[in-house]
Amino acid sequence: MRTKRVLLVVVALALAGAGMTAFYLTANLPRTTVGCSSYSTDFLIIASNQGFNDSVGHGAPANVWPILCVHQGDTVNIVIKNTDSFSHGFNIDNYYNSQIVSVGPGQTLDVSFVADKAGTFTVYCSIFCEVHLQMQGGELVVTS
Ligand SMILES: [Cu+2]
Repeated sequence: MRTKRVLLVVVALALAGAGMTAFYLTANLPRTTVGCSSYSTDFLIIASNQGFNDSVGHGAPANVWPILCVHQGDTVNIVIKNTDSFSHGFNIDNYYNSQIVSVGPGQTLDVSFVADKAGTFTVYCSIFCEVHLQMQGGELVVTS
């Protein structure tokens, strides 16, 4: 009985460790970005089993996708719509990373902020899901 319980704990820790390692590796992979060709202040991101706005079809995780291009000082409005049957997370480095936020199946999340800091910021899913690796390499590009 005790052996079984210890074994379960060991397996759980091993799985958690593998998950964290995979997350760390993908979060630091070099990615190919196509940069900004157009700018907007309002974005719709569909979270599905094909990633964020079909990041799977756009070659994630090797390619950056989606790419949200704004100008510094813009008020940015992002609607994340989860059309999947699983929950997904949504974070943006510097702008929307104060907590783990998940969007349940069929739910919509509204994110608004002023893009006061210029630079390139990673857009990623913050919880483990079935297409997690393809949801780690979006970009918010804030051009001054
Ligand atoms: Cu995920």
